[in-house]
Amino acid sequence: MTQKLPFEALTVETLSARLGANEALCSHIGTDAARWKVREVGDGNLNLVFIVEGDKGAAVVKQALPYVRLVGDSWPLPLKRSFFEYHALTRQEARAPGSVPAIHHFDEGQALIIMEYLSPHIILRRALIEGRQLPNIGRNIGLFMARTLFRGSDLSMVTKDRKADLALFADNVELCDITENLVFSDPYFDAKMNRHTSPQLDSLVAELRADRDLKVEAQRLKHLFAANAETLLHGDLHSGSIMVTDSETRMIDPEFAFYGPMAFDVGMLLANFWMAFFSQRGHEQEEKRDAMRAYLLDVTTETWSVFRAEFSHLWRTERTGMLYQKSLFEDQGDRLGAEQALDHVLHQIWDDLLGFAGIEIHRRILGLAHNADFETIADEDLRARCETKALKFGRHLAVNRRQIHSIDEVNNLAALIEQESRI
Ligand code: SR1
Ligand code: MG
Repeated sequence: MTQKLPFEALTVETLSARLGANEALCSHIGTDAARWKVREVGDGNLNLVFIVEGDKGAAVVKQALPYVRLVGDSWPLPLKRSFFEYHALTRQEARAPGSVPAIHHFDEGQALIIMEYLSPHIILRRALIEGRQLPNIGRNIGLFMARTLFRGSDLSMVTKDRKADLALFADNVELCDITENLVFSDPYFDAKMNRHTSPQLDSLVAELRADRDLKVEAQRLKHLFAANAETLLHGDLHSGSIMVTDSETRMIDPEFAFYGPMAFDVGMLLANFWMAFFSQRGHEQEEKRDAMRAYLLDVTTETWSVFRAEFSHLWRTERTGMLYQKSLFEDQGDRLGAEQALDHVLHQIWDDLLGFAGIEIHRRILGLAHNADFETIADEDLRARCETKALKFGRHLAVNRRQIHSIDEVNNLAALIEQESRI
């Protein structure tokens, strides 16, 4: 019987000795562990990430820590998030083949996943800050979201399997708790870990925290997030969770995966494109970023229209679950009924995603976990001007979303706010 070793965090110095006999790793990078080159590259908020290079190739070793890396050991966090990440990756690969890194090995006790090293991919957020226009991201991410969200729901799955899976992921309590607090509540009161660009944003922040309509909407969205176990979400689908080349797009880091509302992934993702849009002014040097701004709005349009088209295609061809059964519609010769129901479902996703997008924008500027789009703008006055525009846009999405009927309307609003010179 093999002895289960107690958890121990890897280091650059210990990794080769500890994983030198790991068959999966050796088969991908070579067996001569003494010659492996190890780098720690994790720049996320939670985990250790190593790139290990051997004679034959390279791999990524990702290990969870028993605490939140961003904050330190004063904030404990269970290692089981690695289990949820592993299981989410396997489901995403099955539902949207080729969209996530290949997994070579999972060790639950050590909370580590050995996976494909994506190269020459870079993090999407970094590419957008650099002003790179990637031609395929709208299409690739739209397809990923439609396929994973549709195929993980009662529109597609066998009910018994889905309920079992729902029970499995229901234990991802602590990561849901992070989202429930950091995204939906903390930004709207003076929570301990919050920060913002100060003093430039002080008065706007006070105004938003006193905004009753906004707080009610944020709590309605939190209610939806917590209570609508509709599909297996990625759960943290922002531009830092996506790796890209000009032609390839891969989603990473689904440790926040759980069963929640479809619109959450879509809204969070689009929010990150809109934040990239509002931050471009802060990254302009000699060269203007007008074309980049137009590109980012086009990407939101493409993402949403590919999502809609693929979701509709799956609705018509793969609707085998217990919801909106074909036996009630197509099998009765009522194809129009099925289309009417599809329209209703897409409309609900649209409405909710705008709300989630608004809240995601707020939390990245008012809460604990900021994003590099704004944070890398060194001139604080300029950063605050970019953030002010994004906050106003986010408030409009969260509170007035039922009056917004198309992605063009949203993007016109973004363009108008961006041009507003008084801010
Ligand atoms: C304490 S964790 C902060 C944030 O990092 C993750 O990437 C999630 O977005 C989370 O909200
Ligand atoms: Mg992450």
